[in-house]
Amino acid sequence: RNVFYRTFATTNAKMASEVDKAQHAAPSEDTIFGKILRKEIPCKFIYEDDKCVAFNDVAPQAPTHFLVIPKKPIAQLSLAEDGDAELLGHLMLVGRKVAKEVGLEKGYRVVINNGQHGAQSVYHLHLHFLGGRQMQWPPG
Ligand code: TR5
Repeated sequence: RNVFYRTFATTNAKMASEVDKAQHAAPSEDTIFGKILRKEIPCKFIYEDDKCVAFNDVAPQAPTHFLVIPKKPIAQLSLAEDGDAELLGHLMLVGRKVAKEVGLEKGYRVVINNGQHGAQSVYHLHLHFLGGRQMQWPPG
């Protein structure tokens, strides 16, 4: 029981701190993903083309958890423009291709956190692809 409680409490504390971080994240010109794209921070890309890159999330929430981000610095989905339609579609299709390559044949979840209530913490648009375990619904 103690072990269960400790695990539960730790998991809850971690969740609280992620949301806390997200609530205090301010939209800004530069982000950690901008630094990754400019190679100021080393990061192994699992996919790259002229419009986007994909890399594994540093704090995976599932056995497979990678992000697809545009090279264009769109801060968040709600700030995307009508002219970004093709790029937004491209990000999903790249994610589909990478998901297949890494063996997520049983399915996966695609998430875009947008703004404070969406618990967005990095203000450079990114699609989360999560898989390798059974997802639950509804999300928290
Ligand atoms: O909460 P949102 O939707 O904004 O997602 C941001 C995601 O970026 C989280 O899942 C973080 O774990 C992830 N993240 C944060 C950093 C980072 C990263 N993924 C890969 N590499 C990272 N580096 C080097 N540094 C981060 N701060």
